[in-house]
Amino acid sequence: MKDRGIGLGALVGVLLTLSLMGIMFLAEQVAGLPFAPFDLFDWMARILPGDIITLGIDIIVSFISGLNLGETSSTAKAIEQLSALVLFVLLGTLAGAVFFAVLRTRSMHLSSRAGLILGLGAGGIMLLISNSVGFVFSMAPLFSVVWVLMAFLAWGAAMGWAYNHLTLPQVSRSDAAAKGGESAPVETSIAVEPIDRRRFLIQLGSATAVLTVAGAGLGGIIGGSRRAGVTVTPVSELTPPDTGPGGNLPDADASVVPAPGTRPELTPIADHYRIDINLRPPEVEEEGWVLPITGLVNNPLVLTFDDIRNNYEAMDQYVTLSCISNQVGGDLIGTTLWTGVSLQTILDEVGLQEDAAYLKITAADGFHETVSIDLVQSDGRVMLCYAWDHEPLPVDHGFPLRIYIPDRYGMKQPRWITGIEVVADYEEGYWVRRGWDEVARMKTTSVIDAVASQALIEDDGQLLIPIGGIAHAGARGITRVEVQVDNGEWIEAQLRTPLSDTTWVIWRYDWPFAEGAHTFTVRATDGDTVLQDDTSLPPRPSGAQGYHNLRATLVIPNE
Ligand SMILES: Nc1nc2c(c(=O)[nH]1)N[C@H]1C(S)=C(S)[C@@H](COP(=O)(O)O)O[C@H]1N2
Ligand SMILES: [Mo]
Repeated sequence: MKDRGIGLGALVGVLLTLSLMGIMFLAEQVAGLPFAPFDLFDWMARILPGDIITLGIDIIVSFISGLNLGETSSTAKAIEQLSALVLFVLLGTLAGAVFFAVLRTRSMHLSSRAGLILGLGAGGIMLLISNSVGFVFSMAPLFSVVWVLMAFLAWGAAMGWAYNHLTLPQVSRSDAAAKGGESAPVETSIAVEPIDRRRFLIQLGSATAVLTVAGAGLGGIIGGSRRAGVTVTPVSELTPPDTGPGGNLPDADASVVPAPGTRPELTPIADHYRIDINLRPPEVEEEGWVLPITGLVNNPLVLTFDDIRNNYEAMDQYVTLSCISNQVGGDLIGTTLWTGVSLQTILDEVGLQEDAAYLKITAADGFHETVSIDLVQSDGRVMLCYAWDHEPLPVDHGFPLRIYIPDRYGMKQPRWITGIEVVADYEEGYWVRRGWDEVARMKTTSVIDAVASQALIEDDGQLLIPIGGIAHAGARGITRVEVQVDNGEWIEAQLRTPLSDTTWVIWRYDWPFAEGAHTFTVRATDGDTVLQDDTSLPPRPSGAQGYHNLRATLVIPNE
């Protein structure tokens, strides 16, 4: 009976794995969810010794040229993909056979739970494999993880359920368990088994065939229509895309245009991140608000909002602000046009006393921070800011007044300022006191925003796919951005002229299109020629660090 169990297990394994594949294919085409067979194949290609891979490729290539199967690279891709599917089904078949064989030697009532364990195990391993081939769950990470686990759980549960039906006819589970796997009552029951088993197998076969065909068919149709939406523009006909509200930006004529799908160079204020210690931002009335500048000064000043706007020369600066809590690739970063007055000018006016060393800045919400006077005097860009995009600061973003300090994360830069006291001694600011970095200097970061698979370019018969995003290194600037595809060479991207010396830089790289699943990684070098650190670190306490990557599955567009 054991042999028969293995054969049945293999058959069930084939049927269920084909269905799993069909459903996962559909999910990939519809929602970009992971397709396990290809990830598995990619992973094997990476861990197998190079010689074997080369041999495999040689065999495929000579096979193609021998049989005249057409253009080598796309045919080879198709053969590889077919191999991936076959491999996946073979493994599923093996899993079914082993599952049935193992259960036969154990107490049988475990089978439904065993099916779940099998599914969970296989799903878990699959997630590890997807992860190790560099799968960065780009769209909805949690959703992808849950999906893979659910799909494999269903596969395992169906396996356990099929086992129950095929090997335990007429015998109640507890009987079977009590008697043990190969005992007499089971043998007896086999007399009535064939009809029941045959009917079950036919039902299972039909159900899985429907799932497989429906998954593959629908997936193909949906994927095909998606592919049909891809545009291919000859390089000679490329026109700069509409840059939207940024049409009159200082870099409007820059020769490098952002890859389609790159975030806007200037962040709409409504989309600018907002982080503060309050449930609701403090609402400061312009009427009655004043800025006292006191402490170790010769001429204490009390400035009104109008004084600040009218009595000093206004200064416009494009600024990229980031929260120290921003993750690599996160959205707690934005670029805006800030207007204000240089803090140096105001300090000159109040006249600093001998032992003046720090500015203690307080805010309407109880937030506070100290700023070194050396820093202010070494950098004329430090300013008291009252407008964003030439409008008074929004309440959420610090009306009426906030400070700008280049090269520092947001936590060092109070909003809703209520006072500046010149002091001799350093005092920890709100977040420093709570364990965050004292200096909070902005780290070099780079992000891939887009792998523009819907907007290909054709250059001299070669398809290119625009890849792009941002890079930022505080006030140090960016001198170089490089992109790596899979484990290949680092290739230098083009840099768009930034809005200012302190804003992020938009980069772009048009990659020679190659079908399949690829991982794209980016890194930047700052103005001090320091390469971005690839050691991953969480935001706390000094800001997140590490290379951003993105995985995309690319298909050749329909003619
Ligand atoms: N008064 C006050 N200023 C503050 C904060 C705050 O909570 N209160 N948060 C700081 C932090 S942590 C950041 S990242 C920036 C965020 O500015 P934004 O919300 O305008 O983007 O403001 C900084 N200034
Ligand atoms: Mo922050």
